[in-house]
Amino acid sequence: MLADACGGSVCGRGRGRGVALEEGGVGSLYDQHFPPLHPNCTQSLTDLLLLRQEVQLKELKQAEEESTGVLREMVDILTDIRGSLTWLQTSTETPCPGNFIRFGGTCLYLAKDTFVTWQVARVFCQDLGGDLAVFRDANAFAEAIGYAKASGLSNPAHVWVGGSDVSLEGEWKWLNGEDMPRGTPFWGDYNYAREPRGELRENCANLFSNDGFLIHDVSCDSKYNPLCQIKNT
Ligand SMILES: [Ca+2]
Repeated sequence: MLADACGGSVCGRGRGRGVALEEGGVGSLYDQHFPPLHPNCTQSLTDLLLLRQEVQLKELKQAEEESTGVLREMVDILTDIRGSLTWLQTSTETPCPGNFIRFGGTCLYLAKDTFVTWQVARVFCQDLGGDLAVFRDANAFAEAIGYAKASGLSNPAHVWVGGSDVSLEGEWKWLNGEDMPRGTPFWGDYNYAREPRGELRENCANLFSNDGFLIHDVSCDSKYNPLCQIKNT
């Protein structure tokens, strides 16, 4: 649009100014070298400047949005780092109460001299400020097995943990309401058959020493050792 408006004689040298130069006036000479812009051309330049400003504003806005996004990501990362540092600080500095021993973010206590039913084991642990142990993943489970193996339990030994299918046969749940994983590396075997296999007769989970302390289902009325857990300490 600018080329059309400012090209040729429309915006530059007016036709009448050529005549003024021939007459030799200084003012006309000035007008020839610095001719006034045609009103249409002035408008076009104004439009162009406004357009450029608009584009620059859009670019600035886009850059601002991108910067805001980067800053938000940085804040998220810093928040995660702070959470991890807090967890590490808590897990390494906060002692577990009583006979509990720290494993990651939880404290465990295997009461090797206590033999009670699964329900009474829960009450036993609750009186200590926790509940029967549950495991968030295979690593936490492996830590508990290592602890059980090192606890000097009689052989064979059974250790109550916080899992059951009491509410609905076959649907094994941790006490926190999460589904218990099935198969390796959590559940063991008995007579070459994969646990759990006790159906309605066996609804509580225990770690069985004769199978490397892997989980077996047994009758909830059996009297075994509680593995208590206190979380988030
Ligand atoms: Ca069952």
